[in-house]
Amino acid sequence: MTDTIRHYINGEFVASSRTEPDPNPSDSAEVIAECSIGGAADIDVAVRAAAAAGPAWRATVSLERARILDAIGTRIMERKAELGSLLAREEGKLLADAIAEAAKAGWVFKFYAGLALQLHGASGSRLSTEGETLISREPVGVIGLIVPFNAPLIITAWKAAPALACGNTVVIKPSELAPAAVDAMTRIIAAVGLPPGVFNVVYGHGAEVGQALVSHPEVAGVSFTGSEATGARVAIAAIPRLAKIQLELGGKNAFVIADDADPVKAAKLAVAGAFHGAGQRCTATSRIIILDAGYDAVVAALIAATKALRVGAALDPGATLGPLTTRSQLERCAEVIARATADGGRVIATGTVAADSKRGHYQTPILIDNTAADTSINQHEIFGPVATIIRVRDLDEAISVANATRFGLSAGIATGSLNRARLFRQRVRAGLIAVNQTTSGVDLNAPFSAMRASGYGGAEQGVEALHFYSVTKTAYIADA
Ligand code: TXE
Repeated sequence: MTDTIRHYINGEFVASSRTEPDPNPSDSAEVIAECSIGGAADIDVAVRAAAAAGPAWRATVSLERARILDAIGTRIMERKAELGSLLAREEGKLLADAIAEAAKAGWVFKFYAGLALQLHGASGSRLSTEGETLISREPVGVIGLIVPFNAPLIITAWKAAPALACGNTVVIKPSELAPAAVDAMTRIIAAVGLPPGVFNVVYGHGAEVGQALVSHPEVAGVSFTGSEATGARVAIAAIPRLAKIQLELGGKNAFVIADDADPVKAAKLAVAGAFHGAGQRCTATSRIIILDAGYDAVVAALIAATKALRVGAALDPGATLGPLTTRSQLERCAEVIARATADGGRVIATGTVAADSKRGHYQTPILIDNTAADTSINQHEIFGPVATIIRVRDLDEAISVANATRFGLSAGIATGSLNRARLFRQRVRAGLIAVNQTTSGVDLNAPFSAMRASGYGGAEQGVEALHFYSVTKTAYIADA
């Protein structure tokens, strides 16, 4: 009997009459759960419950908020193996990565439990009269959280935890492609005992449930992670009522290999950044930019590292990457590769697929050289295991090529020179800079900064996330 994933509204689990299967991308004949598919009416009930719960949650002392968030984090970490297994089976990421994501989600709740105790403001004397100034932060209100499929546990955590820490109430719309792990995390959260209405989850399609959430008049803020196109629709829906919006969008991330880098080490960083997680990470390396001097040695190392990759089922301990989450992404990869070769690109290396491609969405990693910086493959996000090589004369050209897209999420460099690393960090227009490490893999206590078309409305993660989930109040106080 397949489990049914139910909405979590006002402290109750509620099923919809309409459900859709949650298939396993490693073996699409397997259905992990039937997921309730909600509608605008469910969103309205959830938002009203969140609004009704707002005043009491806002008045809850921060030590109690911290206790609850910390308990949630502890329980998630205790159950990371169960959560990780669900996530691996429904999203396709390797089991070890899925368990690591679950554990990190637990740490995120504990991190913001600590920050709930530090929501200080500031105070001082007036500039030119008697009296004092008191600056404080207050919750925004009901926040809508829209989550993508590729990292549903950690992205739900790094949106919901700071929102709750600041005294907001939330309505979450998980991706219809990865509901099961979020459902399991929701059951853990419900068992810890948040007051009804503080934390709500409604499943369904973006165009219906997501759109209803971001358009709801009582939703005072929206934090969205997903594609550019959808982010634009979210902004258009939320801005007319002046709701706060935060958009974490795509990337087209460059990894520069300087001629003073160790070719083998640099190639391993580039390949790990490009193909880990089957390239389904917005911070994945997609453009490998190599300086002329030393080019051949680097390309040889990239080919060797790519050929060593083994695509398999998410639960296969011998796999180095799993399947893509959806068949449509498989088709997109095929289109992108065909377009790149028509534009002069050459496929110079692939990995091996050690699984049944008729059953799962298995895409071999693909390395394409001889690509020009302005061709389509080097301008548009792929979100799959496809990486290109761009040859440049020197570091100056490498930096201008790295900046030559509309995105600005992550960028990396492999170099033995501190001066080159400093120059790169200063001149590359990306929110996340990696020196001698992969372009993906961020720490939860630092801002997940995104520039240009990669983000809008402030950074997630770290202390900076509190700015989005709170509003400032300045009081001027004088004696009667
Ligand atoms: O995105 P979609 P996906 C990006 C990544 C890739 C995409 C993959 O670069 O482009 O996200 O995620 C809901 N109103 N990032 O394919 O389709 C939808 O149901 C409201 C960047 O899931 O945009 C899902 O829950 N919501 C990121 C969510 O939006 C709507 C890290 C995202 O769906 C909607 C991870 C609508 N009209 C992925 N339509 C980063 N930069 O941090 C759909 N949705």
